[in-house]
Amino acid sequence: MTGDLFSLKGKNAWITGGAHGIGFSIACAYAAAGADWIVFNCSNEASRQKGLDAYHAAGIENVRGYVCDVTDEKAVHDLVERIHAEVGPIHILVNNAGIIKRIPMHEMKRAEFQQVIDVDLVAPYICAAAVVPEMMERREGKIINICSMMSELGRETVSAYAAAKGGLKMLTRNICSEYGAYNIQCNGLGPGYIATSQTAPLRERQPDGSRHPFDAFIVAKTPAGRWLAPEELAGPAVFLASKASDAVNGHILYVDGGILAYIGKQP
Ligand code: NAP
Ligand code: GCO
Repeated sequence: MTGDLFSLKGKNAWITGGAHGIGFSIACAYAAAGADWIVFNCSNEASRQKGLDAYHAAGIENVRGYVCDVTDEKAVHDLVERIHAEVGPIHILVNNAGIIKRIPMHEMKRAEFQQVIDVDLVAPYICAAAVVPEMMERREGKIINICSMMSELGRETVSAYAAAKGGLKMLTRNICSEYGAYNIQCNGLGPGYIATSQTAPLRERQPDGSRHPFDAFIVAKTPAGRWLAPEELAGPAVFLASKASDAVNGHILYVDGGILAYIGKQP
C-alpha cells in the first residue's frame, strides 16, 4: 500500500556537496529509493573523482559529478543549465554543502564570518533560486535544506555557523510560504552530531588514548548515547524527497538521537 509513497522512480536529485559525508549518504539513499539520476557537485576535482569512485563502488552508475562553488551565482546557474541539458529536470534539490569555522566570535575576522554565511546560507538561496523557476513551471518540486542543532542552539566558537543555520531554518519556511502554491515543498533536515570529516576534530583521541572531551560531552548530551552515522539520515531524507511528504512544508525534521528534547544528565 505505502510502497510507492516513498519511491523516487522517475526523479532526478541534485545534492550539493554530495562527494562524501552526509550528502553522499543521502544521495545513496535516493538511488536506493529508485531515483533516475543522482547529480552532485563539490569544490574541487580531487573530491569529484573520489566521490564518483565512491558512487560506482556503491553500485550507482546513473551519477554525474561536477566541480562548482555554490557561492558563485553564475557558476551555479551554468551548472543548472548543464544538468537540464545532460540529465533533465531537477525534481529534488538538497542544499547540503556546508562549512564550519570554530573560532571565538571576538577573535573571528569579518571575512571568516562572511565565508561561513556565504556557503551555509547565501548558497542555499542561490541554488534554490536557480531551480525554482523550472519547478514552478512543472508545478512540482522538493527542496531540502540541511540545517543543524545550531538552527536551534548556540555554543562557544560557532557564531557564524549558528547564524547561518538559524537563517537557513527561516529561509526554509519562507520558500515554503512563497512557493507552496506551486506544489513545491521546502523542508529542513536537522542532523544531530554525525561522524563525518566536519566533526572529525571533535572526535580525535587524546594523546593518552582517552576520548576527546567534546566527544564525551556529545555522548552524554545525546539520549541515544552515541554519535550518529550519516546513513541514519537516509529514511528521513527519502521521506522529505518523496510523495509521502507532499503535505509537509516548511518543517524542520531533526534527526538528532534526541538531543533537542534533553536537558542533559544530572550531575
Ligand atoms: P563534509 O563531510 O565536510 O562535506 C561537506 C561537503 O560540502 C563537501 O562535499 C564539500 O566539498 C562541500 N562544500 C563545502 N563548501 C563548498 C562550496 N563552496 N562549493 C561546493 N561544495 C562545497 O561535511 P558533512 O558533515 O557531511 O556536512 C554536510 C552538511 O551537513 C553541512 O551543511 C553541515 O553543516 C551539515 N551538518 C553536519 C553535521 C555533522 O555533525 N556532521 C550536523 C548537522 C549539519 P569538497 O568535497 O570538495 O570538500
Ligand atoms: C560543532 C559541530 C556542529 C555540528 C552540527 C550539529 O562544532 O558544534 O560541528 O555544529 O556539525 O551542525 O548539528
